[in-house]
Amino acid sequence: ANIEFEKQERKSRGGSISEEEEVFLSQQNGDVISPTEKDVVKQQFTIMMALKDGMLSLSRILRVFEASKITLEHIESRQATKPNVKYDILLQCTGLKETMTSVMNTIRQNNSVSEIWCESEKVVTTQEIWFPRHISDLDNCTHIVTKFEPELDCDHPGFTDKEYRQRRKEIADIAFGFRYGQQIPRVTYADSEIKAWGQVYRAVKQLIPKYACIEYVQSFRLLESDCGYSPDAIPQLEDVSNFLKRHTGFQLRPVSGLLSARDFLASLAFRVFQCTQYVRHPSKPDHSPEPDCIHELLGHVPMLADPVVAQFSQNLGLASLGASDSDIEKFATLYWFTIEFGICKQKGELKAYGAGILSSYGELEHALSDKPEKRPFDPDQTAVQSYTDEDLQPLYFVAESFDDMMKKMKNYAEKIKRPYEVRYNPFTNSIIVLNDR
Ligand code: HBI
Ligand code: NLE
Ligand code: FE
Repeated sequence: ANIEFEKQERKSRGGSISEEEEVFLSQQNGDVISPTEKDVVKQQFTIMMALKDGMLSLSRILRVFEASKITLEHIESRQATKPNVKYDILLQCTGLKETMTSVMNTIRQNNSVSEIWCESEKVVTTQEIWFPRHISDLDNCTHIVTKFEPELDCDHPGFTDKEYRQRRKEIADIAFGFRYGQQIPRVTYADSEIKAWGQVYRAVKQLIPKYACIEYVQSFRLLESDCGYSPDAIPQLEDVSNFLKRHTGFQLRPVSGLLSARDFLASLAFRVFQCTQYVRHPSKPDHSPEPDCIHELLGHVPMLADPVVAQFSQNLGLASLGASDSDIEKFATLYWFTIEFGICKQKGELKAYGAGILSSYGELEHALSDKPEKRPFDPDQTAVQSYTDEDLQPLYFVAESFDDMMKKMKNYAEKIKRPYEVRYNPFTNSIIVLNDR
């Protein structure tokens, strides 16, 4: 069901991917990249030119490319054998034919170019999909999927509760107004909200020794000692974000509800976790089909405080950047059955590591009982498994170990085709795109 909503959402997504090699994309922050999907027909050109004088004239010629939308892919120089020519230069580039014609005309006017040939080689058609290149671009990754909202879903426990809906709006406005670099505004939670938090907190805390993976247990302890976690107050996202930054470099940003899978996964590439700030309806604390801050703070945050999980989450995010819609769907499904609802073996016992299990005391006992079906985690099969997100899960995938699950995911992600590779530059918080050619 989730996937249907995602499909609609994604139709409005996409845009262009630049093909510069090893460009630190932070330099391009000022660029406005139109978020529409389009087919771009590009050609590859090979240029040979003879330069009468030294390399300085080459730098002037290259500036013509810099100003155009032609992408230089390769350059070679050699000392010329002909008289009156100092260097032969070979250039390879891609771009639109019309643009290339005008670039050539400009270069021909350069006095030191004595001869020039240009050959067009092949047509490269790429469907380019926009993705964030710098952490601040996440300001554009805020596409909400309207699902499980109290306004629209008559099954939502808050559907008939006007006051609750008003409260949701208030808190959603914080997320709408949020921009990269700002502090996350604090929310003064009402007693009823704190009560719901406390109820889930106590119930989960009692169940974790038996059901939670060791990583969760350790982080939870740390959150209590160093981040003020307690049943008496809902932690503020700003404080939790600072805690995570210190431990794994993850940070939070507020989001008003269920985000499209593409945007949600993309933010993970930057070690940013998009986090809801409202509280589930008090009539149903044991389980919520939609994310709320109890789910984020009790389910995701302890896992994101673990360095291995943090790296895994970022890798999944990086793998998703610019992926096709059908691959995004697969990554979202893998996310669902691992980070959200994963179970793994630890010391011969089954333990929950999925945030959706760990934040729901209704789900914790159910997931680790004999009632639901369990299958071994295998990315090829897990990625195409349909799932329900309305209620307790009928099916979980069990990993042999954390390490095994991550290795399998890595192999899986490497099989997914993309015309380029990506790396993260942690110094500039930006994505490096490497061409695969
Ligand atoms: N949006 N706010 C928010 N929180 C999530 O946990 C979340 C999301 N959107 C999609 C999603 N999780 C996953 O189920 C996958 O689709 C990526
Ligand atoms: N079922 C989870 C909970 O109640 O906390 C939330 C899951 C969100 C995907
Ligand atoms: Fe979640």
